[in-house]
Amino acid sequence: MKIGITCYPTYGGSGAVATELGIGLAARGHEVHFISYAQPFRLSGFHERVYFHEVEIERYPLFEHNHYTLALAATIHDTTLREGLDIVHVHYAIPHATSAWIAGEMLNGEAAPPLVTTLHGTDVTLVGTQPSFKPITRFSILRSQGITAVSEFLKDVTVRDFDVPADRVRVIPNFVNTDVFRPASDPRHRGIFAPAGEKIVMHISNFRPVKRVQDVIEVFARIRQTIPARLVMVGDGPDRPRAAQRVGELELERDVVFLGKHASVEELLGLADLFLLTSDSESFGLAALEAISCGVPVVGYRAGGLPEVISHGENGLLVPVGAVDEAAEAGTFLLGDPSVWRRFSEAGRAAALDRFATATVLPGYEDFYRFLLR
Ligand code: GMT
Repeated sequence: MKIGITCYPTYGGSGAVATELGIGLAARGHEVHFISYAQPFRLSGFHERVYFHEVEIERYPLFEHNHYTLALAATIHDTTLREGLDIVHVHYAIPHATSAWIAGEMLNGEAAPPLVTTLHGTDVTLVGTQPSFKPITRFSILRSQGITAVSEFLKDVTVRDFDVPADRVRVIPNFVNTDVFRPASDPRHRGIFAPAGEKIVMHISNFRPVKRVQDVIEVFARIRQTIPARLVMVGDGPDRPRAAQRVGELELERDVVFLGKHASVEELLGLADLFLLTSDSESFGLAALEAISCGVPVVGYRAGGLPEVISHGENGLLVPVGAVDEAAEAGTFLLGDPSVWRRFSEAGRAAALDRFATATVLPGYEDFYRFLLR
């Protein structure tokens, strides 16, 4: 099949999933055309049968705001015609599903390839439900021939809040390349972050308010009271300054490092002993899946779709949203007993291999494409 994939190219789970999907499909013999305004951050190196089409956004003094939605529609339309795409698959509904629908209309119905929209999270739970966006988001989702959601939780929210028929949404969970995200092969690198053999606690996100990164700092501060540990914060976003300020107030500057954005998080995750994910809501929690694939137990909040990835008491521990004391107790428990830690670590790796490996999940997308093409 010839598959067009649109995603946000920037640091973020939906772009990571879309890119890994494209690379995986190309490895299975399909021709993949990424259509995005920049090269997706995980699309490095050469991959046979993978092409990239950049969306050019024209500037003109009359336009105070750029016309990304239209420029994307034009590029999807052009790429579909030039390359003869069989499927157009967009990730994150806003505005990608709308752009792809416009492109389909331009192709005049019959000739338009089926459109698949994968819902990832805030496109449904936050941005999409804003009153100004809701009607157009719902319209664009419903105009897609195929709709997928990355968790049962997200499907339920879509059905409830957008009044989308349940049988129109197929759940295909996110997946992980378990060859790349694997337990650290060279533990000597741990010394970079933990020179005195401290435990390494890690958090990776876009530092948006929904991630509650200040809670990560609070949980770490409490763990640090009994366990020698260092916190590695990976990523960037609006709440980073506030988190850094809190680190200063708690006088933890020597124990907390902010690395900023990092494209190869697999190099870092394998060094961690514990991953913290204290989001208000998380439709799936790709970073948590990547952590368990590296054998790193997760402590997080029981919110959204995270319990579909983290099995409480098996590969991680989940506590109510905002319960920083409980989260710290959970982290201390895991870090304090090597045999408990090993059991959780092995269970996480096994779950990644059994349920979320690329080879297990990716055929679900292929089946869905074939179903839509029939
Ligand atoms: O919605 C966001 O915050 C951004 C989005 C992204 O592009 O990273 O994240 C969502 O999609 C990921 C990939 O499917 C999921 O793993 C994240 O849980 C989800 N984020 C939220 O639901 C907050």
